[in-house]
Amino acid sequence: LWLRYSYINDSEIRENYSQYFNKINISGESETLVVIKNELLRASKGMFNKKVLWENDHLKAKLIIVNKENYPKQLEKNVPQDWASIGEEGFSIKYVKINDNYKIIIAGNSEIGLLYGTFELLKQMQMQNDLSRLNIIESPKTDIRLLNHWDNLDRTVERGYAGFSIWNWHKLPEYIDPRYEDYARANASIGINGTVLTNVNANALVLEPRYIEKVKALADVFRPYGIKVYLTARFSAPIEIGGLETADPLDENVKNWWATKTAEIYKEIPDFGGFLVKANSEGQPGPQNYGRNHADGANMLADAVAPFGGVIMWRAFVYSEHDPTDRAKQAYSEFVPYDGQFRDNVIIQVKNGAIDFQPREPFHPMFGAMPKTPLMMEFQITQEYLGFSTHMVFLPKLYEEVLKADTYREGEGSTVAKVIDGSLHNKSITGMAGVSNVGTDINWTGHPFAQANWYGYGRLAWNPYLSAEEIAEEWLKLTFSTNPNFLDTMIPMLMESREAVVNYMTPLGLHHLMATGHHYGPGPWVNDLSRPEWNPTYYHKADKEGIGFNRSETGTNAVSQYEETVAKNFNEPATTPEKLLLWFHHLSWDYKMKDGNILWDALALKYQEGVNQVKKMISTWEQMKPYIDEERFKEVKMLLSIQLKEAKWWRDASLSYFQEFSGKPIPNGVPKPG
Ligand code: GCW
Repeated sequence: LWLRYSYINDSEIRENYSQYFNKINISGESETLVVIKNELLRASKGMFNKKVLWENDHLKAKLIIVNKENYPKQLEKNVPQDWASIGEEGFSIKYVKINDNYKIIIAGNSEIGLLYGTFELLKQMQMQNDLSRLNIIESPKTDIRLLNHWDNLDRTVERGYAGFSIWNWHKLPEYIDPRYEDYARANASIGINGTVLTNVNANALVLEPRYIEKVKALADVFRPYGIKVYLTARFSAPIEIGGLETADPLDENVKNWWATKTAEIYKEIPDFGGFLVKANSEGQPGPQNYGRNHADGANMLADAVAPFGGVIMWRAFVYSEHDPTDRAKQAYSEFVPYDGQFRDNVIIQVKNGAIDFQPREPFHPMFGAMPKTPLMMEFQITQEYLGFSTHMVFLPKLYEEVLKADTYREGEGSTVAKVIDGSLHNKSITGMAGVSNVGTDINWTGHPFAQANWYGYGRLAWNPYLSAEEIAEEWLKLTFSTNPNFLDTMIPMLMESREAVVNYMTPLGLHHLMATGHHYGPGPWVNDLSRPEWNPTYYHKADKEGIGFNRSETGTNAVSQYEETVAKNFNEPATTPEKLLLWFHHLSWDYKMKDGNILWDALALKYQEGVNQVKKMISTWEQMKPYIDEERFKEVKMLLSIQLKEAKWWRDASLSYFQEFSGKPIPNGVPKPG
């Protein structure tokens, strides 16, 4: 991953850095401090091929790692710390001169802060930055920074493309796979502080004692890294494993069952994070089965975990076949009326867009629309609709686009990032979840570049205001090379890769055109699925007149779920960004685009642009050979050639299908399909 700690060849830089490892002062004893020391040993061996020397006297030390409690008086005089701005999980790193000696001091209020600070220093070294400029104060902008594993107890992973689940339930709790620790290191190094171990399509069995002891074993491995475990709660568990006849959230026996179950879990895992719940969505049980609402369901579970400090993350990904007009409107309609009715320890987990992790969606209209209820972001890191682990797509670009989107809920500048960090409406809990792309593959994520999406997600959960470009630069430096030629070429390639996939799969606001079930490859023609809103034809609505989903006032009026300014823009084709045009409008094939092309030609040209972008990625990668080891070079090269083949497949299949409706010729510059 990005913790390669590869040997620093430049002897000057190496000597300069390694002097700090000759005299490291760390005071105190704890599991987290052991973890910090081990990381320093590993890094020193890798970057300098040297051992670490520990120094008891902080005055003589070159690198001091110290929390507030142990912060020496002397240092307070010379290097005062602003503990308040460091925050509970944050840290400061300062390069200072004391009595003619240069030192680096990593300080934090907590030991987890020190661990994050240590990872930051090691990152600075791996990126070969000038240490004498170090003057960093960092603290996370969100409280809960999670991976969501859609991992089943049989080790299959729903929408997982990197092998099987890394949780070896069969051998747990006794057998601790060394990967658990590496997983924790990787996550802690990017600030992730929680993991939901199980699929949201939940299996109640994980709540039984025989599994809880396994969950406890994982929690024990992760604890020193500041990572809490969470589980998914199947709403019908009281029936399935509790022997009750109902799971009605207002039933006293049901409430008691959950309270007892929760207490059992906390007895084993005192810092258990809480539950993530998918209810009344895609056939999952939930409060609506008993005529209750989402608040009834979430609050009942919230009461069970509240005495232990737990949270309930209740998902807003709901849609039902009983409301066939516009799936995009359903979550908002089901949740917004309940604003203010959820307990304080409930946070609503909302996907970035209102449909489902498409290559591009407008931001979800719920963001900013529930001022009294904490909302957390759910991004998908695994590439369910974006070419699995075969296509190279740098997702931080997608995440950034959503986080920067302006909801206008409190006037201009009310970005989604401000909803997520809680600042827009002063929220008490905040968070972000990323649906994990981790599996048993030797490189963890299948495509070597899919690691960047895990990395980038973590960085944005820590700070939703970071730019995708900074993240690309960091990750490339850590994972491949700090060579400026390499970076100057590869940063733009990563930045463009997401637009490429949008172009060859779903340009101009088209969405949900992937083949049935697995969602790989094109299937815009599919029209025979049991639920109308599962059919791609429901989304593109192509006919002789034109193409696109009319969500304006003259259509389903989904635009009305946005704030007025935003709604007004989306309501008119002329003011809708062209990249979202067919999301909001059904337009004639002859509709004039801003560049003068008719819509049909523009669509065809976008498909071609996507193919061209992948071709360019291939030639760029070819030039990168000198900077990359043979193994990863070849692997990515082969994957890119599949991506090109499939970009063409998407273009040809989509255009030949849509041409049946448009009846127009394929424009110049685009090959005729077939
Ligand atoms: O994207 C869809 C997936 C389902 C998934 C669901 C969800 C876990 O196709 O596999 O189920 O979303 O987010 O609940």
